[in-house]
Amino acid sequence: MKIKDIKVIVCSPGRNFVTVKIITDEGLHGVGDGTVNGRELAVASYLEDHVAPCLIGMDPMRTEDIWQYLYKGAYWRRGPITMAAIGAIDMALWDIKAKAANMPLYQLLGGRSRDKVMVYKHVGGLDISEVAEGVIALREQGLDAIRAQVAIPGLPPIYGTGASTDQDALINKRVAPHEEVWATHKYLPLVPKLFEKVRDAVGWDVHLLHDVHHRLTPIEAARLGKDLEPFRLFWLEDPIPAELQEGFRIIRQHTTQPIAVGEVFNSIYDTHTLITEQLIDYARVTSVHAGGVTGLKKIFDLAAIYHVRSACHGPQDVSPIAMGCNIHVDVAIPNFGIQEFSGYTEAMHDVFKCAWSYDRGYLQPGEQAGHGVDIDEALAAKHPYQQAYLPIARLQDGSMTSW
Ligand code: KDG
Ligand code: MG
Repeated sequence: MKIKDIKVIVCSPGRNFVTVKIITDEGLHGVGDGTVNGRELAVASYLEDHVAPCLIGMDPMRTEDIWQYLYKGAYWRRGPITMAAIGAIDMALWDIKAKAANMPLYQLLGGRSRDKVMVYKHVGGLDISEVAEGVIALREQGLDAIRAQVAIPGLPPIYGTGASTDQDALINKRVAPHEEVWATHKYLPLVPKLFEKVRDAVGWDVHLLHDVHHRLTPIEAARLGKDLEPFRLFWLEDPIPAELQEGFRIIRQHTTQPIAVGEVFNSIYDTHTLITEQLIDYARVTSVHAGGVTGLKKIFDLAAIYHVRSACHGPQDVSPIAMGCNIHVDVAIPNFGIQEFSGYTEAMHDVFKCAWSYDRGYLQPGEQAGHGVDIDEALAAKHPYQQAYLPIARLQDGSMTSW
């Protein structure tokens, strides 16, 4: 079998997605996701101009060798754009391999280790009562794990806390990113109050999660972790910017609060220190941003040795294709933790036909051969790319800050 053609499809059925379609000379095809939120066209060019021409004629069954060819062979290693491009190709190749074997992808990853994949969904609100009501509503919909975020009184709502429970409601579709305001001293005392109220509302038989979005310093995160201990959170996510990994040692010295990190990581080397020093409890890497199924497996296999569990990033900007690959990995690996799942709109499901399914807090990969997701190219063409960015964050004095 040989790779005959590679198409790069950018579409926007409500938000932008970059999709690769690899077609073989034997008629089989596979698709992969290369979406990097707010930088989509950079991945599309990387794939179209620098990757696709090199792969024509290669044997698509050589999944590992093609991964290494794109990783080592480019000389310029790692980084979100490179790794998303590698991820897209890798997903499409695993799709072809599993279709050729006439098996769902998870069978090629060792078969099922569990019956179903637990997910968490998000609740945001302008005040604590609104969040508590949202958590109760999700609980009634069957969710066993829920992420709760609240706006800071006196400041405009920030990403993930808007009136809508859709975390993307605040993303601005315009030529420059929307700007948000952040104040740590207002936030730190607020979060324990939020979880006190939420525990009162839904009790203890539910996993509660919170995302800090890299906004604190290590010692501030340590303080927050200690303050949250009485409420037994499933995790505190991205407490600090993850570039300086030594910072996590400070957090670990002070609190037993479980920590989740990694949605901006794109290689095993980003996670290596955090995993091997057991500074985190959950690795948040996802197939699209961490080099596909091959990249994800390398990271989670390392994590398994060090008691670190998986928690694939799964907001809407991770396309239904990458979500499908995540679910196949989730169901197969021994050290699965949880899967983030924001769900997709009807328009997105029209463009991306999925064999995976969601029901009352749990996902199933489906039994279709391959990873089970395909793109309707004609429909995708009706939804052209729209320029859109994630917001940026400033302190109250106007200076830039992390988020
Ligand atoms: O593109 C970035 C968003 O997907 C990210 O900020 C969402 O933090 C996020 C999460 O946990 O899903
Ligand atoms: Mg996050």
